[in-house]
Amino acid sequence: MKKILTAEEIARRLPPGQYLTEKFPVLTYGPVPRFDPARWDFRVTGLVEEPLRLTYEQFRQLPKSEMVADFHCVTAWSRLDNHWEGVRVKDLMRLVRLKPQARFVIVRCDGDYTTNLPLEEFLDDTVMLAYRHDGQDLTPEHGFPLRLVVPKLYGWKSAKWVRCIDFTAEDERGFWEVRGYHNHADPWKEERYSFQEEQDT
Ligand SMILES: Nc1nc2c(c(=O)[nH]1)N[C@H]1C(S)=C(S)[C@@H](COP(=O)(O)O)O[C@H]1N2
Ligand SMILES: [Mo]
Repeated sequence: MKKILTAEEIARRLPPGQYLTEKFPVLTYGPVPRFDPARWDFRVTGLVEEPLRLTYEQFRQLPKSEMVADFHCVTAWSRLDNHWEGVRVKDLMRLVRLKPQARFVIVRCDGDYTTNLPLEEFLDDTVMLAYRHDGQDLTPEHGFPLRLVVPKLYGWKSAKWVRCIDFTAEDERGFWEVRGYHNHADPWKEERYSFQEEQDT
């Protein structure tokens, strides 16, 4: 059951310029990729001591966590109190030894979508690779079998249909980050567009 929120609490939890939605809109550029459990895999590559490859079965055996988090899309809708189930990045990282040069992450998805994050933000306690939302398996449109959830940043960083986490030394802008969206994407600072980055110091 979802908590009923007071108007004050909603106002407090909505970043500037955002409105509340109860629905769960789908925001995807391009078609929804097909999922083939026999061929699907999850990889950790780049600046790691040993690259990791897990089958779907193996991924689902990783330690599972739950969290409740708000979700803010740059197109201005926010959905509060999403219940996510999946694997916290923190727990995944017990299987990975980073090389010291690793400073950024590029998340690679089916359908060639990518998004980038600084290493510290990827390793944040709130970042999860999720396979369930509000008590049900993710639907294909919302990223089944696996999506990233990055509650502290705008929704385009929460990549759907994730297949690979690639650690890099240099920052590499992702799909929306090269198409006019902000490289960092903090909704509380309204980091929406890349032209704002020039104003940052
Ligand atoms: N692979 C992929 N992931 C994606 C997108 C996309 O187009 N492709 N859209 C992003 C955007 S802009 C948002 S707001 C969220 C929306 O997630 P939802 O469709 O589950 O609401 O997914 C993000 N992840
Ligand atoms: Mo979005």
